Amino acid sequence: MVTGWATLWNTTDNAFYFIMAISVILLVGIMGTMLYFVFRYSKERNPQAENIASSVPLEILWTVIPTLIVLAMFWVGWKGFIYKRTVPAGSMQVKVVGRMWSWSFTYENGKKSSVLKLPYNKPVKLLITSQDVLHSVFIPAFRVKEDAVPGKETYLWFLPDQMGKFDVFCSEFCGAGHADMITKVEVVSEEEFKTWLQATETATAATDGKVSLPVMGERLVREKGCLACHSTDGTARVGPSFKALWGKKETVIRNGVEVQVVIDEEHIRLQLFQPEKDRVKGFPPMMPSQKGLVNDDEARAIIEYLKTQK
Ligand SMILES: [Cu+2]
Repeated sequence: MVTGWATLWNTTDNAFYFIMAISVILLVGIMGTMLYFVFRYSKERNPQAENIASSVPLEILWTVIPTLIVLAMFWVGWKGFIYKRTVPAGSMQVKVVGRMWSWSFTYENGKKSSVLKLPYNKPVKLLITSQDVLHSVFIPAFRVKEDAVPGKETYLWFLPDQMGKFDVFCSEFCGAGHADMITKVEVVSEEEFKTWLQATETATAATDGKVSLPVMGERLVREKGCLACHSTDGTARVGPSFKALWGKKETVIRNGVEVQVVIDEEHIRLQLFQPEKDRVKGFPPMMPSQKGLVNDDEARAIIEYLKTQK
């Protein structure tokens, strides 16, 4: 990590206040001088215009001073940039995936979460990518932001040095659900974090009988970001609600023709893996295929969960 003088100027806030202070001094100074000159050199006081020759010392002064100011601003920004791009050794790594329209966090032991839970005062490195379009991870409380680019891994790091819950936003306009692409950073004590991290249940755990399939399914629809577009209370979002879905009669568009279907296992599998085939009438063709993202065990758990949604 950066030490000494550099530390003083390595944060976003310091760079911001430094540039802000210079801007305020310049604004007040220039406006003040201008107003003074308006009165001091008005036509009433000086009816006869005077021809003023250039002054070399003055020219040098007003070239050198602004150059130094601009260089100082650059230095402050550069120090902050280097600090932010240099990940401290031993940082905890968390993989971040952005997709329309939610975030998914995967920890080193394979645990997945829809919130970014972190231990207090331990540097964390986020490895960021996107499943579909451009997104951007933005955590204002820790002054970090980085693009999530499909097919590429980007990174950022920060020190969670405050306990509590903080907003995570998407700051790259990514479509209809962009404004809902919100989650939290939860900074907790190290013990609490360790206990939480160890509590890992996967789809295989469900088949081992540790967790029931509907419970597993509920966890999956949360983790995989389904709830960003599908409500559970009957409100229509980008996609149809999960409420009372099972056995419902629905009109779908198949090959451009309206067809009546009853929502059953076959329909849900089609929606998951080939959503372009049957589009529910009245909704935009936004559902991304989950091929390679949801495995067969997981699909089964999701179907069992949907059956319980009355
Ligand atoms: Cu986004």
